[in-house]
Amino acid sequence: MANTRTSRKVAVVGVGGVGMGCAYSILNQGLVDEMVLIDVAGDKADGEARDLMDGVTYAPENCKVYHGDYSDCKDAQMVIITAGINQKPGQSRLELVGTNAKIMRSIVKEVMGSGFDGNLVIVSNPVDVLTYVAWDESGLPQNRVIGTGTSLDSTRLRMQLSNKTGVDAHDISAYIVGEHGDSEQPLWSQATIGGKPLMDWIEDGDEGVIKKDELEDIRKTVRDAAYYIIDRKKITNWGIGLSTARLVRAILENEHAILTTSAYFNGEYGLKDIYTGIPAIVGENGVERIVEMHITDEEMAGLHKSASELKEVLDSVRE
Ligand code: 6V0
Repeated sequence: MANTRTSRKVAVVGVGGVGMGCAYSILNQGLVDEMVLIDVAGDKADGEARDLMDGVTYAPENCKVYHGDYSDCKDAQMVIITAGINQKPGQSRLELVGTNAKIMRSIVKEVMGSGFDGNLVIVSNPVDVLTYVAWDESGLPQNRVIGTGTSLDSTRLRMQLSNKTGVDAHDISAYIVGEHGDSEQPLWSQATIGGKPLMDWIEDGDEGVIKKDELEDIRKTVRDAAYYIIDRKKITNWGIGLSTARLVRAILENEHAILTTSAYFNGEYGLKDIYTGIPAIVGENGVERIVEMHITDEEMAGLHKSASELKEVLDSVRE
């Protein structure tokens, strides 16, 4: 039977560990037909493209991977930006902001100059602030500029809950909201294991389930996961690569999936004019809608505190 799928093209800007983690996951899941790699380090992008192409016959779908420039973004459905300087050991994501905001503006200008009219996916850190900067520079509607937000943190939380309970992480729903960083806020009240609220599992004393006083340790393990990994291997890349591929799939396949992306707030949860991590419905037009959950007062306060820290940083890079 003829393949009726329309051609899918993405561009990945920045071919460091993170860009290649994203590119590899996308290729390995057969999500696109064409993938262009762009970087100031042109030879590196060329070598990476060639290396991926060498394995294409073992990928689930054919895909043309090549090194290109910004003019190649013109007909892409999506541009994924991972370029920037990464965290050094002990450095917070927010400390990266000045340099990476300048890099982000220069890249978005080039991307938009090509005539690009798709969705922009931002991965570079600090991701919430840089997603705002990218939107501001792009002139695109807010819903079509999407940060990876707390998608990685949320999957880390699901894994921690899975490790504690022995239940498959796929059957666990749990969200981290706010900054992808130190002030992030878990939504314990919304976490469910097999549809049963986590708090009910704890209250019922169900076998194998964590105690309430263990939640704080889980929160810290998730919050500090990047520091743990960076201490040992200098960068984090595979987890974010898979998280980004999940977001790419939701957009390209118009899934209406609920993912914790960095989305633009227009009054939801009492927040305005900020991008930060929140469960949102994601489809071909990017963020369709933020999901408003009945979170506790404590969780709401945590989200607002995180948002106000981000706003302060954002104000320092506004143009
Ligand atoms: P890296 O290995 O230093 O790669 C960055 C790449 O960007 C390099 O190849 C550079 O040549 C390239 N680059 C720099 N400036 C430009 C420019 N102006 N135009 C084009 N390319 C440029 O960093 P790494 O890949 O480890 O990290 C990239 C970014 O992802 C950093 O900001 C990280 O902090 C961020 N991460 C975001 C995560 C998330 O959850 N959102 C997770 C992990 C890392």
